[in-house]
Amino acid sequence: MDKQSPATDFREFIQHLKAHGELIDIHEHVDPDLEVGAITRRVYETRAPAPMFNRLQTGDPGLRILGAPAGMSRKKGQEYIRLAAHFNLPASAQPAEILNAIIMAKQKPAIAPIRLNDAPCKQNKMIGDDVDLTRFPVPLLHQEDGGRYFGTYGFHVVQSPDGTWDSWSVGRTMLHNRNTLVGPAMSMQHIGMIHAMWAKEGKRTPWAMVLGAPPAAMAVAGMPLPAWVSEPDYVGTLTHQPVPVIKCETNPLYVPAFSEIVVEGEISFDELQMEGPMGEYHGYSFDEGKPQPVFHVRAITWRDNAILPICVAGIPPEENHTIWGTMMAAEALAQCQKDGLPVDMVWCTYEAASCWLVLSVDINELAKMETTANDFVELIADTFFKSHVAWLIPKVILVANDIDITNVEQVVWALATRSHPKRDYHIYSQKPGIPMVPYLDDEDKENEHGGKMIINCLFPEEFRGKPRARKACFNDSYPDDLKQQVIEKWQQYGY
Ligand SMILES: Cc1cc2nc3c(=O)[nH]c(=O)nc-3n(C[C@H](O)[C@H](O)[C@H](O)COP(=O)(O)O)c2cc1C
Ligand SMILES: [Mn+2]
Repeated sequence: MDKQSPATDFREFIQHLKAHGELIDIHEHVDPDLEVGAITRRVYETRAPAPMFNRLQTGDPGLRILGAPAGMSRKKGQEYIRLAAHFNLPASAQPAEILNAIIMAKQKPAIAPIRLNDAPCKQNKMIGDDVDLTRFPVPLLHQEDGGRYFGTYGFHVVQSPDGTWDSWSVGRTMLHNRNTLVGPAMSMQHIGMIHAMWAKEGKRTPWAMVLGAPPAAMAVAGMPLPAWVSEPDYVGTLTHQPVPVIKCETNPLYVPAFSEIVVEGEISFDELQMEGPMGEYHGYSFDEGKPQPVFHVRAITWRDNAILPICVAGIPPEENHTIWGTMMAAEALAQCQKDGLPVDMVWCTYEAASCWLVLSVDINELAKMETTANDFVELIADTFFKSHVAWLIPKVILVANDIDITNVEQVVWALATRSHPKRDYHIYSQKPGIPMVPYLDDEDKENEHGGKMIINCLFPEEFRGKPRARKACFNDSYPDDLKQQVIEKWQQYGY
C-alpha cells in the first residue's frame, strides 16, 4: 500500500499542522457543552491555530476533539495552509493553485478504492444494543442550537440500490438519542436522491458516516460533483493513489480505512424527528428546527484515542466557506471551462458566506465572442444555472479579469463602481435554488426558487476587449523606473 500523507491520513494531517505551528494542544479540562464551541469560534474569528482538545469533561477518557480543521491562518502568505494541507499542497499555496490541483482530477481516469481487511478504525467497536453515541464527547456548539451535533465535519456514505454510484457527501447530524442521529437529506443533494431511490423500493438506505476521514476525501465529499460521479474514485485521482477502504460491520458499504470514527446503520424512509436549529453557514441561527430523517446507528467503530473533528458554523471564515466554498468554486470553474465560457477563475468569496460566486471573465476571450451584455448574461444563466453547483449559490457576479477575485477589497470596488443599478442586476425568480438562503421568504423556500441573480460588473467596452478607464493606483499610475526607485528608497524615506 502507498505511503500516507496529510491529504490521505487525518493523523498525518495533524502532525503537519503541528509542525507548522497551526495546531495548539489543549490539556486543560474543557467542557463539550459550549466551551469547545466558544473556543473554536474565537479561533476562527482571530485566525488562531486549530485547537486540539485532549481532555474533555464528557465522553470516554482518551477521546479528543479537533476544532477549526480548515480555519484560516493569520500567518501572512500562508493564510490557506490548513485548506492546502487537505491536498498536500505547500503552506504558501494560493486559491488559483488550489483550484487547479482540485480540477486536474477531471482530466484523468478515475482511481477506484483498494479494499483492506484490517484498519485502525476497527480498533474499538460497539455493535447492536451496545451502541451508545453519548460515550463520545458530542458537543453543544452554540447556545441557540436545538441539540448536540455529532457530525459537523464528517461525511455520509451511501450507494445507489444498483451498486453503481458511491456517494460521499458532507452533511450535519444531530444527536437524537444513544443510537439515533437526525439530519437533513435534501432532495437535490446526492444523499437525498439516493435515499429516495431506496425509499421507492420500500427499503431503508444502508448508510455510514465517517469522521476524521482522509482530509482529501472530506474536501471532495463537500464538492458538488455531478450526479453518478463517485466521490471515492475522484479522491483516488486527486491524491494519485487509491483510497484504502474497509467494509462496515453491519452493512455492505465500504468506508475509508484511515478514519477516526465510523458510525454505521441505515436511514429510515418514514421516520422524522426534529433537528436544529443550528448556527449555520450563512452566519445566522433561525429560531425553529425542522423534521428531518432519522439515522439508525447499528455499530460504531473507532481508533484508539479517536479524534472527532468539528466545524462550528457561523460568520465566516469556517469550513463551510474554506472547504465547501472552495470546492464549489472549483466545480464551477470546471463547469465554465467545459461549457467554453471565457472564465479564467472562479471564487466563492469567503466573506460572502457561500452566498455568492464571482466569475473572472477574460476580456480578450470575451471580445472574440462579439456578444452583448444581455446575451452574455443569458448565456451564463442558461448554461451555468443548470449545474448542480449553481443550485447551491444564489448570486453570481461577473467581473473583468483585471480584478483579483480572491481579493475581497477588489471585488467590493468592482461591485460598487462597475454595475449599473438599472441595467446590470438580472433577477431570475423562477430558477431553482437552495432554500437555506437567509433572505428568502416562506413562499420562496417552499417553491425552492426566488433568490437567483446575476450581477454584471463588465463595462460595455470590455465586450470589445478594452477597459473603460485606467486605474488610479500605485501599480498603474507611475512609470516603472519611478516605482522601482520608490520601492528601493522606501526605508530612506523613513518608512
Ligand atoms: C463543513 C460543511 C458542512 C456542510 N453541511 C451540509 C449540510 O448539513 N447539508 C447539506 O446539504 N450540505 C452540507 N454541506 C455541503 C455539501 O457537502 C455539498 O453541497 C456537497 O456537494 C454535497 O454532496 P453531493 O454533491 O454529493 O450531494 C456542507 C459542507 C461542508 C464543507
Ligand atoms: Mn455527489
